[in-house]
Amino acid sequence: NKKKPLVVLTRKLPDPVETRMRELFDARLNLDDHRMTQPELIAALKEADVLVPTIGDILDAAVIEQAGPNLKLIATFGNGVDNIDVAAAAKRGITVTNTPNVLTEDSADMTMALMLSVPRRLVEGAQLLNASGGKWPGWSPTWMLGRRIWGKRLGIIGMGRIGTAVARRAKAFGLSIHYHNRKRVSPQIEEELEATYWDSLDQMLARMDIISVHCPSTPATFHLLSARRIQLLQPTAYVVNTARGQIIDENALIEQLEQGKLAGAGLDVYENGEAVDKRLLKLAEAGKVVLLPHMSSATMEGRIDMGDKVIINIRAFVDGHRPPDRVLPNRI
Ligand code: 8YV
Repeated sequence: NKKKPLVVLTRKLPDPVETRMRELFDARLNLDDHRMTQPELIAALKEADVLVPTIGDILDAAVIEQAGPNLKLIATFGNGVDNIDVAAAAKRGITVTNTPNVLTEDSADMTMALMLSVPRRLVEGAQLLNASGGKWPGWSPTWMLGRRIWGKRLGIIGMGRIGTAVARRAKAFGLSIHYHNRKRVSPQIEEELEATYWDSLDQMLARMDIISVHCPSTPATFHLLSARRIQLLQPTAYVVNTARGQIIDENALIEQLEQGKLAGAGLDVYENGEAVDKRLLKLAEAGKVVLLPHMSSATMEGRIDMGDKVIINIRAFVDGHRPPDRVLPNRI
């Protein structure tokens, strides 16, 4: 009868996930779902056998160094690991796992929603109708004209799982698929998507109608869409970002939008996390951008699937097996 591992959750997870966690582990839940302060997070690291953080928890080298001797696994509830110094964890003999695959399709769906919302003025139209108290000015042939998206060129930056899932959807919407990635995808996938690979990101940017960002946030992708590169985009182009805010030089993006040198943007993530630049709110009022509060993977089913993955990883690890979703430091 082995002692159950102490598993500390930094945030509230869906009820079925927490119920299962309590059955299997000595689970410490965050019942009021407050965001842990840094001292709370460090206290959790000192005590836990397994930590289950989310993307909001900053686990950099300095924090990880303070982990207690029992902490052997960080099983993050999320796909991205940009909040965790995986190399520092490895140095301390701490394994890191994530929850890939299960949020791919939900994230791709929401990316499509943003891709449609901005050019087709979906949010603007909905707000206008709501604000009219039910008496909108009336239809006319030139009423609420947006821009067509079918037949346009979509440039995907980062053709991993989510990028590919977006490409499949976009192809069905009649867009042609272009992509830039560290390496080419398989010939089968290129053929399926009729996708064009661009070795040069600069050249791709200059020719696309819509750009959608799907690479991980790493030191190498910080401001990958730099001020210089944003200026390569056509004034009719749209930018969609459901990946991470740090990949785009947000200030440069805002300036380009304000100056009318870019048609619009659909954003789910921001360079300064939850502190959204006020200029973006102004651009949203003007119908130039659609802003979402980091919700592209937020479905009940997805969150439960993510929780199941966390549990599978913890169980494998505790039973002495290789957890299926181990994140290796060299992935970064
Ligand atoms: C979620 C995400 O909000 O998984 C990620 O990397 O960015 C998001 O889809 C996150 O997983 C919740 O912890």
